[in-house]
Amino acid sequence: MTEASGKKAVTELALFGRPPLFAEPLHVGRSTLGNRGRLLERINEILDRRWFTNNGPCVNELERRLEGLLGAQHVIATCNGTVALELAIRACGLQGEVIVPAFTFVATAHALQWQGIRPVFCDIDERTFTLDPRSIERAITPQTTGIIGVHLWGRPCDVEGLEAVARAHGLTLLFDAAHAFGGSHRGRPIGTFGRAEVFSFHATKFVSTFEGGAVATNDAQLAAQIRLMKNFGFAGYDDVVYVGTNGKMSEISAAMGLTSLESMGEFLDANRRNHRAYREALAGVPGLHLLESGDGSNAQYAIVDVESESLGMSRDDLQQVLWAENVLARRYFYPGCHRMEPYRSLLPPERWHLPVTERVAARVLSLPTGATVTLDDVRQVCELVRFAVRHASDIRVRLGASVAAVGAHPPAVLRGRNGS
Ligand code: T4K
Repeated sequence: MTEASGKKAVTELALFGRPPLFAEPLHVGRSTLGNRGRLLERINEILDRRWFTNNGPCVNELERRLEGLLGAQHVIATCNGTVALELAIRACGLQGEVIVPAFTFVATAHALQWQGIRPVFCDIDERTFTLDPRSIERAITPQTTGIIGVHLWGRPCDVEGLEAVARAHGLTLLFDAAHAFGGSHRGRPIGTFGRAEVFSFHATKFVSTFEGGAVATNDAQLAAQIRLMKNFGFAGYDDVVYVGTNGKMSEISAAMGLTSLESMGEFLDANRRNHRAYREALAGVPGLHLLESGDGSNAQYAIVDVESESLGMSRDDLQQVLWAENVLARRYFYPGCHRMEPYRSLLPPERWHLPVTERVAARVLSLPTGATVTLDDVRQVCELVRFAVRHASDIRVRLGASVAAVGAHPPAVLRGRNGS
């Protein structure tokens, strides 16, 4: 009998040399587009104006729209999310040591290290997978100047818990909201918490400007300083008043952002639809638990927590099965920043006390979703997962044999970068 995944037997898995289930790769973070015609119109207007960057009309319009959407008094658009983080960190005067989760995209830590600030890695909460306020207290030293919470996968941090610790120790609180655009916490939009919040509008994000980011803040002085800093410190023609960098967003990026914003509702519907479909189709698979995206999230990520003993196969073996079939599930954010350079050389990873981070980094897998992933794609991915789980022991044996034969694990297709 042919199984629903189209595979009759384990030997028909692409992992063992047969054609993949999907002819084209199914991605996590496939770019969305919005209305192509409207984008091209905007680009034509930009070409006619011959004003391509340096705070042009599209960037201004985007910033004002973002302020309206977020309810933040000031939004400063930037060339990407990493530079937005660097600017916010610098403008807040952070130095010495800053507390961050290790379980995040490496840009959170790099934005500090890049300017000579030491990221101090703290653990995440068992339930939310975001920075655990209880783990912070013991990491605070006289050198600590701030805390950066990360709304991981768009799920809001324990904002109140982090605020309480920051207040008690006189620390600046920032949020890396790279994943959280369009989200909210207790009814209030993400973008208005802490001293500032930082978004990414990278091509893989919920709302995209190709490359881009923004800082949102209600602090007028901070906003003014970030505006200066992102434009070389120019306060006017020939007048530089501050050390600065080039953190400006281009007009074409802003045009994409405006167009992307107009389709945000559709993107959200698609993400939620896929999330529901994953939840229903994976219900009852022992050892596989789809994390709730939560009402206040843009549902951009569909994350499964893989408990390998109940599942009968490891998270990484499951990922290998999926990748071979062109389902490019990602291990975001394995292995944790503390196990990446330069951090692992600066302090051996074992010296950090990060038990939850270690456990979670070894278990989670991000499944393809987004507006380009159809319900039928989700159905097929889930049938494939169920097929793999049903045949877990056979797959394990065959994988073991092929590893013994070639002496390599994982296969070349999986030897990627950041959490692939
Ligand atoms: N803080 C956090 C918590 C972050 O997650 C990020 C970025 C930042 C800060 C920094 O923000 P930015 O400076 O990037 O604005 C991707 C993104 O490049 C990165 O923006 C994102 N986080 C991270 C989570 O994901 P990679 O290296 O995993 O991307 P890559 O090239 O493997 O692409 C992922 C998938 O997306 C691919 O399978 C295909 C698809 N894709 C990719 C691109 C570039 C597309 O469909 N179209 C595209 O144009 O980092």
